[in-house]
Amino acid sequence: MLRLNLDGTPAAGNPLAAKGFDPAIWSYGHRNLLGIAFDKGGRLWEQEMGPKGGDEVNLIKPGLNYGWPKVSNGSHYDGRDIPDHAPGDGYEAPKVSWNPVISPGGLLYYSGTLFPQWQGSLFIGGLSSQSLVRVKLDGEKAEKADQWDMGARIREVEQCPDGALWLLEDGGKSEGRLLKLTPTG
Ligand SMILES: [Ca+2]
Repeated sequence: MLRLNLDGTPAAGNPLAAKGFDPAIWSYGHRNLLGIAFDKGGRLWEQEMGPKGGDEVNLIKPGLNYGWPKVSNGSHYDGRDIPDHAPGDGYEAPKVSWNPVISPGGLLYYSGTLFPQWQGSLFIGGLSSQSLVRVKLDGEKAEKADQWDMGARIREVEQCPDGALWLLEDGGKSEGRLLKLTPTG
């Protein structure tokens, strides 16, 4: 995870520069980052595609090592084990992980009023899982809440100005539709 000025130079005060890292780096040990979002408390959440098993939602804090490739709650694609996250191993564990995977696409922090019961949740588009995933947040805690079968790879989730959800399909068998989700009457 990089933290940059708007001109692309490293932001001042990044936490790892003094340890010899590239001065742009904010946190590390990530595998394949596919979305970040700030919650209303200013916390930075991130999701990443894991290996075979081990997709993650992480709460990002400066200077921490999130473990890849030393630890993962998944394993290598050829079946070789990767040690799971464990307390005291020196790596920051995910707040939520999936095995089998969801294959995350986009990430949204929902702040709208159209679905008040979902305010403060994260929404994730699922690619191989062909789903929309909701993760409930409570301060620094996160837990799996819903996973809806959408019948198509979901690449991106966004919030409409009116609080509806926009989903973007990833093509394939579908035609790659843009869906707008609103509550039923
Ligand atoms: Ca593992």
